Amino acid sequence: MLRTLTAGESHGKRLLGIIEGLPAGLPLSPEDISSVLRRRRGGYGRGERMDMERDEVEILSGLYSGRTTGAPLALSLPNLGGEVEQDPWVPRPGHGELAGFLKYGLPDLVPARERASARETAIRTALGAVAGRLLAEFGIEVMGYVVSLGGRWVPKFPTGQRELRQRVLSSAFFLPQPELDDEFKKLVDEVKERGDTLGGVFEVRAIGVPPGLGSYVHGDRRLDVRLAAAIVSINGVKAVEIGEGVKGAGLPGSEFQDEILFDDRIRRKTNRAGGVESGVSNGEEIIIRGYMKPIPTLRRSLTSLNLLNLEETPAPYMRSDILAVPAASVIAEAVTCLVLADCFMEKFGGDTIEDMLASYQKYLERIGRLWKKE
Ligand code: EPS
Repeated sequence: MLRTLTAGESHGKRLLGIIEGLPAGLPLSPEDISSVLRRRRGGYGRGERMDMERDEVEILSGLYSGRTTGAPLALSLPNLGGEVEQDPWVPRPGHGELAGFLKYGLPDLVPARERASARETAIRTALGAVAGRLLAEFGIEVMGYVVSLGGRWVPKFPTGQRELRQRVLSSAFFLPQPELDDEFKKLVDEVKERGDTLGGVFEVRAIGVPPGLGSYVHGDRRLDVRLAAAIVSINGVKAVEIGEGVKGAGLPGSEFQDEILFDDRIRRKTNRAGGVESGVSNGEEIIIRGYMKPIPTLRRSLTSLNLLNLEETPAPYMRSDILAVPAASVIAEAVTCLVLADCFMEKFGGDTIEDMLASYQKYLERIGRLWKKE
């Protein structure tokens, strides 16, 4: 229902993004988008490039008097990061440049390197911020944060707590426990000193999602499939987990399934399913994790090949981040918003935001005895 497209290279003139399928009448300002992009630029462990980028978004179309018109919304983000010294013939292990070079028959590694770069996620995050603006009209809050870095985990943050956002925003690593920042700074500084990089795990929570998004009727309509695909689409993500799926694989059913109870509405005693059962939202918080590998550009060189003579050569080092998991948590929040907004369009879609809100209200009335928003 909602379609998106992006274009642009890491060191090209600008990035472009289009989102099509939005209802008319949604209030939107460049600041709604820029505030999310500012968060994406931050996070301890980023390289010099992030000090150069401003990520001031320009809305080129689809907006009139501060509201969407129903026409495709086009966004533009200039690249200010300039050129970097690039060895065009020695690929970095773990980077997409070698696969891209072979696949597209390119003259050298540079074009693949440029489009495979995570710079593209800046414009995807901008599109996700627009989707987040739509979800806010329905009282849905989506938040991404970091839960593990370099193998060190932070304590679990309890569900149903709205102060999560404030805590995450005050941490240099976007942790729900800013008290742990110093410990993690030490870890990242040591890794940087060694010329190495780190990966980690981020989590996204969506609060206020009604039951009934997605569907079990066909594999590609499942909410978990759509969320997992969105998370894995983020550069460097190698695994995804919904709720406590990894731990659950080792537990008996009696210790995993979320028992059902009723007080003022249907709820679960636990939320190990992460708010999705059989590909459908069940009215609990949606919880999804992405596992991100370490950045492939290392000062401490790994072994590679020179593609011109096929001789073993150390992989080149160029300006890079040490850690991008905090940024990835913001990107993950944005792509989760895109999936949920798409599900909203599918279930409550209309030409105007008023039509959608009326349809949503009608649904809430229908299920009102069993489930209500908090
Ligand atoms: C990236 C390398 C670095 C990152 C960049 C992604 O850029 P540069 O090569 O210019 O130093 O800073 O990330 C961004 C620009 C961004 O906005 O996230 C890479 O090779 O993927």
